Amino acid sequence: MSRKRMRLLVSVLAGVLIAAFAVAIPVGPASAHGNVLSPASRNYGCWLRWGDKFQDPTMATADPMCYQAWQTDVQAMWNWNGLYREGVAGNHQGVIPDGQLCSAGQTQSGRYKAMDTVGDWKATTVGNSFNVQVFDQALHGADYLWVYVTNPGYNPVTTALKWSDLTRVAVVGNTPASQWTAVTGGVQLNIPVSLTGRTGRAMVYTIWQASHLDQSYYWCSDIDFGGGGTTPTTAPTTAPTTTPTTAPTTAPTTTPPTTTPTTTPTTGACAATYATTSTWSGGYQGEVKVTAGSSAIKSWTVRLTYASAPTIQQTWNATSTVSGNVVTSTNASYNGALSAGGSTTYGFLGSGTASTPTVTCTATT
Ligand SMILES: [Cu+2]
Repeated sequence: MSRKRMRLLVSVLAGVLIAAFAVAIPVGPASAHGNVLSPASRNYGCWLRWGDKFQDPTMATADPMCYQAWQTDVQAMWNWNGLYREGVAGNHQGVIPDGQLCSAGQTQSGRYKAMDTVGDWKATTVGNSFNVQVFDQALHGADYLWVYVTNPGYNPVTTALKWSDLTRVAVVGNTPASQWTAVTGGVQLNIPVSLTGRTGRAMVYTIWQASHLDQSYYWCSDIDFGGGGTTPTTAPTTAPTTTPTTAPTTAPTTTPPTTTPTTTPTTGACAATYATTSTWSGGYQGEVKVTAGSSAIKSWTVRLTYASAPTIQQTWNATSTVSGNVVTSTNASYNGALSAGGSTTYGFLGSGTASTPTVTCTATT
């Protein structure tokens, strides 16, 4: 079947399923995808380390490869589970050019192209035997999974990745999601890799051929065999804790708001507005602008009240808790203090369909 007809059929089927189960079944991760969680892929690792503070200027020096990736396209990070191509028909090497393996041949208009940047990505220290941990949020299962490791002598810090740099070291055949291990939010598969005599830096390249469609995922994970390399060897196990000393300068480069901001009357000493800044199948990104009233404030708390309980995956520039239908967010250490009339924004990533909450803001002065 052509891709177009297949997509049409899939969306028709999805429509039927949604119509049939809309009342009974909460919105699940059916449109979500997956990634290699360990050794963390480039985009998953950058999302993991910096997702809750991606505007922290210390990233530029603490983790420069992640910094350039966040600067290139924040959507590549929020969509850390969506690095795939469709319709490859198994011809991975034919479709993906050398030097573009980590972006799946600049898939999705180059959204992930920063993954190809050559440099000193944070690497996960591994032994000669390790597991590649693949996470499947959407219960797609696998037609197959292929795991490659770069050949001895290849240095990811200085050299763009080519197909000829790779040797396939593990193959997993057809494995429905029911045979993966259930974990929070999806299923997971551990693929054991065993090598001998390896030292220093290398990369793992994993291809996941999902089963629901001709949908192929491509992930680059940076590894260090036992820290024997010449380059900085260990990935930080905790993110840097330095408080930014300058105000974050980069605004999220997201698509324009798709809903009209809802303005609420000032409650206490601040006001807040909500906007959905982008949506995609199965998720959305929301942004809240907090503005101080006629006096300076020291801290703020925003409450978003929804018609039904939302699922929030990630918040940046604030800390969020969800209780029932209400998401309560408080400022980060660096954006609580606002001068009279001053404003700041925070954002979050939600699962399911975006809806517009009512917004209240309270502040301490
Ligand atoms: Cu998917």
